[in-house]
Amino acid sequence: MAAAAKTTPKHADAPINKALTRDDKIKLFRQISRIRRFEQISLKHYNAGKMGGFLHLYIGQESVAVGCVSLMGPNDHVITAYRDHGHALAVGMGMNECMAELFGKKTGCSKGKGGSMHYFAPDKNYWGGHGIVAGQTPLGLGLAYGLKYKGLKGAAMCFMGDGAVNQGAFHESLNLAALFDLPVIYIIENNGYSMGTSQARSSSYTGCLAQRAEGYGIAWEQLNGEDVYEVRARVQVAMERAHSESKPTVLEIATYRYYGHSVADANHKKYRTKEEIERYEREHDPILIWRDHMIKEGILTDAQATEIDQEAFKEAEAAAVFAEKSDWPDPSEIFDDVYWEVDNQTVASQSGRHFFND
Ligand SMILES: Cc1ncc(C[n+]2csc(CCOP(=O)(O)OP(=O)(O)O)c2C)c(N)n1
Ligand SMILES: [Mg+2]
Repeated sequence: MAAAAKTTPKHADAPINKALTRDDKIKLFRQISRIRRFEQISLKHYNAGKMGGFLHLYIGQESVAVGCVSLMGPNDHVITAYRDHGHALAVGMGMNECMAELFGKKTGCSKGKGGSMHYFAPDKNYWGGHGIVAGQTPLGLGLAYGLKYKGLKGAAMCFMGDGAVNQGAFHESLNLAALFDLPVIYIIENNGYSMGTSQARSSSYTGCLAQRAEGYGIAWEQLNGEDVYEVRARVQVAMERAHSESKPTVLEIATYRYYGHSVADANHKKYRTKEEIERYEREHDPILIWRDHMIKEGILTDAQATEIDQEAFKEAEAAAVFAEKSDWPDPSEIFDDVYWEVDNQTVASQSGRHFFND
């Protein structure tokens, strides 16, 4: 296996990383491998015509979701855009419910009605899966508002792409986040492209995208997302700010997607070079980097790492069998599960006062 890791002793030695046990580190390796394998298997079935709609793969970006989610406590929440499989598996959603959702089956996490872009698990503080670019940014703000309103010490991590920074809703959210001192962390996963448009062709900026936070008096940071140690060490600072000061942060995390914008993006080698993709796969792959740490630290042998990876592969294959065998949703249920309050005939649905006072 190629030794891809750049040693990052500074980040590995951060207290938050020193606190990781051997088992914690293996768990992180298992998580990034599971995301990679889940998506590779889903791609195979998408290409075989088993799924409708879009499939946006997170392959290449796994360390960002895994590193950030590993910092979550009971009152921390996650919301993201349509590239949502990695965050879902990282918060603990099962491969079966996630794969069945892609197949449009009743056993899917959204009962087969949401597909790839709409994974949800409120019991795991995971609020989706949103298809409108930056549509999740005011919703993430709402999660943070809810935490403050309830007096809970928590943070809302709102993930978004580099293309989403230009949406008005994001700027309105930044204004309120600063004005109300809300514990939201906007995490820009900068993979360099918005569909086929490079960052340089879509955004006006001086230093970097996160620096726009300065206009709102919000703290910001730019970091590299390929190494889970760095992600954990630097995102932890923003978590701490949210927890102890109830203040927002904007983080810009450099990352890269290996596949096209979605599987339907057949031209993704036209707006970037083959060499660029291969360089990231060779030198910046999050799995190779974490694997290399594990081996160098004597936590896993090469054979043990391969075994974990193979287990992830088998789990993903089994999930596809589960999805294939599952039933389709019944057309009579098409209007169910749109609004929880309506389904449950709650007082909130009559009064319009939702969530906070129930
Ligand atoms: C409001 C809105 N405009 C346009 C689109 C079409 N669209 C879908 S994804 C996308 C690019 C977003 O890129 P980025 O925010 O960098 O996220 P990435 O796909 O790289 O994760 C666009 C323009 C949309 N879904 N919503
Ligand atoms: Mg992008």
